[in-house]
Amino acid sequence: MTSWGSTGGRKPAINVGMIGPRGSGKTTLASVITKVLAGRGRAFARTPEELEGATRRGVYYTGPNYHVEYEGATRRYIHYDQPGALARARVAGPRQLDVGVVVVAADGPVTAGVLVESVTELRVAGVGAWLGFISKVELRAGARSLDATEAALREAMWTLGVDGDALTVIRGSARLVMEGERGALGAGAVHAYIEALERRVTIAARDPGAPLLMPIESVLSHHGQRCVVSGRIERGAMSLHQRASLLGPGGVQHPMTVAGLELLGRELTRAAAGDTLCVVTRGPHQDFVRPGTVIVARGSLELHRRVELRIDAVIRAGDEDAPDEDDDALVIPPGSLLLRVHTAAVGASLLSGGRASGAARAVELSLARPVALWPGLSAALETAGGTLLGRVTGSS
Ligand SMILES: Nc1nc2c(ncn2[C@@H]2O[C@H](COP(=O)(O)OP(=O)(O)OP(=O)(O)O)[C@@H](O)[C@H]2O)c(=O)[nH]1
Ligand SMILES: [Mg+2]
Repeated sequence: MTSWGSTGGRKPAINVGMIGPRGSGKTTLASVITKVLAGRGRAFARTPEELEGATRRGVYYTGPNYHVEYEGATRRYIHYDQPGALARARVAGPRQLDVGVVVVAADGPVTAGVLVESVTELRVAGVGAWLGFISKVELRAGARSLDATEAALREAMWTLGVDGDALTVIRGSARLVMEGERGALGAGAVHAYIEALERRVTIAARDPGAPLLMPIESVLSHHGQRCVVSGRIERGAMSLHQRASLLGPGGVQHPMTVAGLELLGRELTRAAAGDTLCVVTRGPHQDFVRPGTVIVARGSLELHRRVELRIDAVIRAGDEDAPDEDDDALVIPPGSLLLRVHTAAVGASLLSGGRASGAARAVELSLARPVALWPGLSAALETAGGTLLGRVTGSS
């Protein structure tokens, strides 16, 4: 078997979020994707137990870096497996993703109601490309035709604001893959899935000239003046030996040097926006290196306590239907608010926009402490009546 890593690090990274109702087979599917692609030297095989262990231990929720990776002919995919029980925005800041894969089971529920939280969250977080996957197809026997399941999925996506007719829908069975089936509904479905990611999904170009921005998601080791951290480059590019700043609590910037870049066990000299990787930081003030600290091009970012958000959707507590986008849904009830962004959760109070209407769904907040914010960053605002999802449009 070929080992993986020799080519993977050079391909552009695409971030995939796999969502769907509880128990629809997402984790098992993630596992068989890695299994099938490992056979071609394009992934490290992960068992369902390994992945399930990670989600059950809460690694998914508390460690935003939990993911599997695999590659196609031209791109590398960083795949976040989201448990169906809970939308991510409720427990951690929304993560910016490129592609949403909606998995529904051939014998399971397919309605807008069961998909609303996760689809809305990904849509607001900037996902512009979608795939559908009907899983467990070996179970279909008589109950409901796969065509009906597919039609229901397209319909549900329309209801949720995604073009359901444009959706590529793949049919397959992780169980058949595990049993060694190589045909269209077994390993063939995994190949069809990768092919669809490679050919049908177009991704907006990223600007490598933008100033570097990489939030630290976890600190893997800490030795004197060297730390190994992991995270994803949100903006710009990072080169070996580059001088940058650590921007942490209080807004103080400390100098650091990029002493190492590692992706899939391979050392790199350069990485770019979209890459999730390990970085060796070197310099004084390494006690400053912690989750939430941001590695930035010197002087390119400050911490802010006032933020403006554009609200795109509301998930009300106990919502069963499509996201409510009429004016009343945007009334923010009085009481304490919590703003979640990718790397921080912070108390907030409303300055203006509690009853925004029409297209100008802008909300201005004052934050309990200064936080690293940048335009376009996805945000979730938790209120007593539900969660508002949107993007940062400005901060000061
Ligand atoms: N018959 C059949 N069962 C499957 C298939 N894929 C997964 N399952 C089973 O369905 C159940 C749920 O699978 P998971 O992969 O954990 O589903 P999930 O979508 O990750 O579930 P959550 O993370 O809780 O939302 C498990 O018992 C799996 O063994 C399949 O292709 N066929
Ligand atoms: Mg799962």
